[in-house]
Amino acid sequence: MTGGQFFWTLQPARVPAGSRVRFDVTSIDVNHGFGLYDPHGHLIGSVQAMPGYHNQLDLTLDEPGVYLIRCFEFCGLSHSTMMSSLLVRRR
Ligand SMILES: [Cu+2]
Repeated sequence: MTGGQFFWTLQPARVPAGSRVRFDVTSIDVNHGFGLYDPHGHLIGSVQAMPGYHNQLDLTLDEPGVYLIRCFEFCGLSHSTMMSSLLVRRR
């Protein structure tokens, strides 16, 4: 999971439901905040995305659907557009 002004890249972008996922989170420029929402719009985890560091967040993603990723740290003019998503697909 890599953050940059003003995007997220994630690899892989889809996982099977029930997966135990370790998000390895970093940044290529300034500090960002990685926030993950479940398909109902509830925040289920967040961690700082910092240049030069890899922060980890472990989550089990049981429910299939689209999980939105948003930036939690004001990182510049287009901060509010800094979104991506992770697809949790049905087994
Ligand atoms: Cu931001």
